[in-house]
Amino acid sequence: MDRFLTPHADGRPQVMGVVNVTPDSFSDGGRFVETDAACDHALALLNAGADWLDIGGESTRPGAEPVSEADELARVIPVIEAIRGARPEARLSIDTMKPGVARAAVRAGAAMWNDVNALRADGARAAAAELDCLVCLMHMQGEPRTMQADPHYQDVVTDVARMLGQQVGAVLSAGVARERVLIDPGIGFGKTLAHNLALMACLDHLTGLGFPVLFGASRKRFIQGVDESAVEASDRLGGSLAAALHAARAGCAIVRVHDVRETVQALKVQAAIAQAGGIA
Ligand code: PT1
Repeated sequence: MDRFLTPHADGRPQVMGVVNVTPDSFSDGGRFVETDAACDHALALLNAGADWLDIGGESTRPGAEPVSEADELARVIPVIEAIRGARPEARLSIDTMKPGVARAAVRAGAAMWNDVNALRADGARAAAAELDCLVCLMHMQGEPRTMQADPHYQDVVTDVARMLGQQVGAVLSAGVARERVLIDPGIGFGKTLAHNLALMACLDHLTGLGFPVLFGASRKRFIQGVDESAVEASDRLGGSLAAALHAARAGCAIVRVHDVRETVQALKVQAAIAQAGGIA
C-alpha cells in the first residue's frame, strides 16, 4: 500500500485533485451529463499532473446538508467506473463518511477511503478492516451542517493531535494495518481562523505522529479571513498555493487541491530551489 505514498524523486508531496460530483457543481442536465462532466474534469486533473483524484458525492463544506446513501452511490460509482475505463492506472480516493459507499467505491477500483468523519460512523471501522485500501482519518469538530457555529478547543494543536491519535488507535484495534493509515488536521472543519492558522503553524506536531499527513486548504474560507478581498472561492488561488507550499515544507505526504497544474508547478519550483540550496 505505501508504494502509493512514495513522494516524488525531488521530495515534493503527491497532489490530490478534487472531483466533486454534486448537482450544484454542474448544470442540471441529469445524471448522465453529471457523470460525463465529472469524468472530463477528472481526466483534465490527471493531465495537469494529479497523482490522486478524490471523488466525493456529498459536500462537507460548512453548512452542507447530508445526502442519502442511494443518491451518493448513484453520483460517485458511475464516475469511478468511467475514470477507471479511461485511465485504469489512475489512483482514486473516495471521499465519504458512509461505509456502504466506501465498500462499493473500493470494489469499483478506489485505493483510498478518505473519511472526514475519521471512521466514526456505525460499521465504518469494520468495513475499513475488510477493505484493501488506504484510509485517511480527518479531524472534524461537530458535523458539516453546524460545525462553524461555535468551534472551541482547549489547545487546538494538542486537541486535534490527541483526537487523531485516539481514532488511529481505534482503527488499528479494529484490524486495519498501520501501513494503511493517513491522518489529516481537517482545515476548516469546526475551526476559527485562529484555529486553522495555529494548526498550519504546528503541522510538524502531526507529521511527527508517524503517519503520512494529508492536507487540504485549497480555496477554503480561512484565506478570506486573512485577505478580506478573497470573497469568492475562485479568488483564493494565491492563498491556496501558499498553504500547499507550507504543507510540503512541513513534510505532508499529500496535498488535496482544486488547482492541480498551478500547485504542481509551485511545488516543483520550491523543490528545485531546495535542491539547489543543498548542493551549493
Ligand atoms: C480535507 C477535505 C476533505 N476538505 C480531507 N478531505 C473537504 N481528507 C472535503 C471552508 O472553510 O481538508 N481533507 N474533503 C472540503 N471541505 C471544506 C471545509 C471546504 C471547509 C471548504 C471549507 O471554506
